[in-house]
Amino acid sequence: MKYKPTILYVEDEEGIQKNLSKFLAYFSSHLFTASNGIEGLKIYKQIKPDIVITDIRMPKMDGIDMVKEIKKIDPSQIIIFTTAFNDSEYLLNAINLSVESYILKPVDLDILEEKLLKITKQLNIQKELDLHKQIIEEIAELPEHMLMVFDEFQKLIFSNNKFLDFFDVSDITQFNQKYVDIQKLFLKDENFFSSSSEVNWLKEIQKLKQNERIVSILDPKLKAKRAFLVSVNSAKTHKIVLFIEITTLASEKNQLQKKAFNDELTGVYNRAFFNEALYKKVEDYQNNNIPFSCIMFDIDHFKTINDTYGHQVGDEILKELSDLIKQHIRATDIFARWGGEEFIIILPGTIAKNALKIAEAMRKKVKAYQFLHNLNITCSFGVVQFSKDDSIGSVVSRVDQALYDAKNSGRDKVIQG
Ligand code: GH3
Ligand code: MG
Ligand code: MG
Repeated sequence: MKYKPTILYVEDEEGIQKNLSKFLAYFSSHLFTASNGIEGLKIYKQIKPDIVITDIRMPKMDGIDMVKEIKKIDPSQIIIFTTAFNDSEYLLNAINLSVESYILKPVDLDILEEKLLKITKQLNIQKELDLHKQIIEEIAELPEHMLMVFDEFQKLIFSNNKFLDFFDVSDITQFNQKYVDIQKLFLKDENFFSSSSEVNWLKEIQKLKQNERIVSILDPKLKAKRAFLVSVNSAKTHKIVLFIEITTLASEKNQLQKKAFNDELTGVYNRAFFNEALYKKVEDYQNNNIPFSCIMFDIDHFKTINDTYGHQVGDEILKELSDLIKQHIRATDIFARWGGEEFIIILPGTIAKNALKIAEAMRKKVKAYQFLHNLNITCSFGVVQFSKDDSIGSVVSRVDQALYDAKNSGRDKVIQG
């Protein structure tokens, strides 16, 4: 057995004590001996042994009185009395002490061995349970990450304090009442995992690549979005789940993405993003026959505005124009700055006829809008629908040509290419 008990052996007869001590030493990690109740109690207080083996009849303080004192300190203390036949008057007194065992003297070593082995086995089980309990308490205190344990039916059965604290609940019963299902808390966002409550989200998230297993949750106390990497450890009967906070990393990544794909001045997508998006739309067309159109437009005589009012006013007008156009496109449209005062829009699922109407509406809106300093501007528009003979390059040059034609035919025009 892994753990050997500590034993306190109290016996006044020197010969008996010496003999039995040799035997007990084999079963214990530490053996302490005393010759009477007073001495025994003193040692007991110092070492708190696992097992106390004691004679009853002893000078100064007898075994019964010593055990009474010990039981006051620890009512569950394991005690074995060694008794002689003529100790019966004492035994009556001892009956209420609920001790582990009585062994008749002279002690039968086989019987004692059997008892000690049984106690040791129990102690080992107890030690292991205590250790597990301690580990669980320590896990519950882990300050770094939120930890949850779900049973095989996806029911939350354990969580650490960080988790309870985050959701502002005192225990998991309260959490289950308040939120019912944790996956309902995952915010829907294209950069993060979310799922409907009908499906097993733990299974679903495990199908994703490690770096895609991220969720966004609204912090109920801070009222701010926080991002977590989800780590799942699956066993047959339960799953251990860790939420590792990556909020700063996620927002840095978002900012980097924004920088890489958005135009700094106007906030609309840049040419790099446009090229990538166009590639995907061409794929959608080729694989799923989804049509799309492109609108390219350019401010008329913008150079004159810059020359007259300065570059800064020019910048403001570019921003205002972007905002104005943003109000006239759908969420699925991709609006990008092509360069300078030239913009391009991809309209997925839109055929040329409708794209023409949209461009015409935009042209009128721009013309009617009062920009900074009560300025009026106009734009020229080129429109094309992607055709089966088109490539990424050809669709762009066709729309560019249409815009060029609009310029050449007097500006403030929409021309279909
Ligand atoms: P057109 O009608 O033929 O398009 O005439 P235009 O003057 O608009 O065209 P041109 O290409 O001759 O001049 C474009 C001007 O746009 C010149 C350039 O300084 C200005 N421009 C390009 N990018 C920016 C910018 O980011 N900010 C500002 N303020 N001006 C810009
Ligand atoms: Mg221009
Ligand atoms: Mg230009």
